[in-house]
Amino acid sequence: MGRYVAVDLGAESGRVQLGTLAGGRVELEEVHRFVNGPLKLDDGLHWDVRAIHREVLHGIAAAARRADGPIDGIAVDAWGCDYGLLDRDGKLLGDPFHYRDHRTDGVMERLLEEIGADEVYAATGIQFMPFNTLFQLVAERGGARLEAASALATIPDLLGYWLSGRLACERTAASTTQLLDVRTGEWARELAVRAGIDAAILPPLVDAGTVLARLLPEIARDAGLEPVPDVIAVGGHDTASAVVSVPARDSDFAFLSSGTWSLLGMELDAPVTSAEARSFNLTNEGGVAGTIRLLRNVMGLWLVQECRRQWAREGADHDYDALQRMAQAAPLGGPLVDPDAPELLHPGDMPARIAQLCERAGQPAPRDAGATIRCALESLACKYRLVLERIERVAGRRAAVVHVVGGGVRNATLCQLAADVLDRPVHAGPVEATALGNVMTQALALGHVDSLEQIRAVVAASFSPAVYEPSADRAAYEQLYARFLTVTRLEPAA
Ligand code: LFR
Repeated sequence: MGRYVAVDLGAESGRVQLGTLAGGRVELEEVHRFVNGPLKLDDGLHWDVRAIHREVLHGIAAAARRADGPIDGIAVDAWGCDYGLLDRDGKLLGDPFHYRDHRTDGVMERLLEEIGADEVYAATGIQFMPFNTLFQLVAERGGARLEAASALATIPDLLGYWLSGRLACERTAASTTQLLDVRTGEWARELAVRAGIDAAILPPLVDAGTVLARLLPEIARDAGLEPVPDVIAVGGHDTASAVVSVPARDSDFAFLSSGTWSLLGMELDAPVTSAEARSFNLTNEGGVAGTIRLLRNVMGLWLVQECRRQWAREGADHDYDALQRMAQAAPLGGPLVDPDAPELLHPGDMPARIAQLCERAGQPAPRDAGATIRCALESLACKYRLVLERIERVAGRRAAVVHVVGGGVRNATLCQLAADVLDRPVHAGPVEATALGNVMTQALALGHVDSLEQIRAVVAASFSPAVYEPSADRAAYEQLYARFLTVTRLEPAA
């Protein structure tokens, strides 16, 4: 029996969940939810991390009120790559930047030219994305904030520090910085120095499943928590926590952590940094219990989220269910785009950008909102196939089933399209995989469960996924995929 508070921070919302483990089953109750989003300041896009902290404290107090017994642990997970900088007194220097800010434009290309992409990939095994912490730090080299910094705190570590008073960098979060050596699990200090970053700002590393310290006494008092729970480092990177709770019974699965991003990949025991993995720009992210997630970021439901925001600005407020129904009603086989086109990464008029990409590839632009969302979803499903085939080739094995977890589980149209285009069953659920992974890794830290296998068995016993079988009409989906390859000029794996 155990009770845990999971703080799960996403780019669109933050959730605080009360998790209970009893009799081999786990339950979650959402006790607090708040909106998250970029904070636009004169110098670019940031996160209002102090406001997030306040919401987290409200959430912890709400969990304390709701729980019918003592709470054992509290842990935070969040999106990757972003960070706060602390001065020598441990004070936060400015508001952390948002990874979709433009300050990193061109930085990655210049740095890799300077210090050699092959070496960076061999050392870190991380896919090159312009917003990896490494490139964000290089973008602020010489700036007042970095000059004054004595410690770097990734977002989950920063919140963990504010709750426990102990600053450590949990390894799954560290792995998203592209400053962790994938071979040794220690900081790649030499790489930091070659990139012109003072390696002294990199805090001590800890593994997921480490008790950091007791919750600070004043927070515990304000929340009415007695006895005082432990603050625990779990898979601080949300994707790491999400994959912990994939309800797989054996190892021949692929996962798709589906939310703002689509993180599609396979779990391995050891990283693969071969020339082929590098040419496919695959990442080897650190997981819980020593696992590696060989995966690729696909742009994900960000496309839909940004379309929705644009239409709302124009006065048409559709919710996600309505958008999904409109997409479902639009005919199969409209225009397709590469969802990972760099033009689609930053906030802005997404429907217009999608239309431009379609026209540039000689296709008519989507006619209306339904067709635009349909274009985004079909394009995502096609990109999943390209990525999964590449990953399977590098991993040297085939996935019999794809487990979809996260908020994207609710998008039945996308789940079905994924099954159809990937030509294999998709098992969708649980929706709250990240918070579950957070909770179950706390249970692991406290000795309430003893392995990743046991965690997955508990999740599988507690949640039944929805199963989507691939369509029997293979020709239609093979044709769709062939057209995707033609219009995007992407090369298939084999
Ligand atoms: C998902 C995620 C991805 C990371 C992206 C940006 O929420 O953590 O894994 O690449 O956000 O940080």
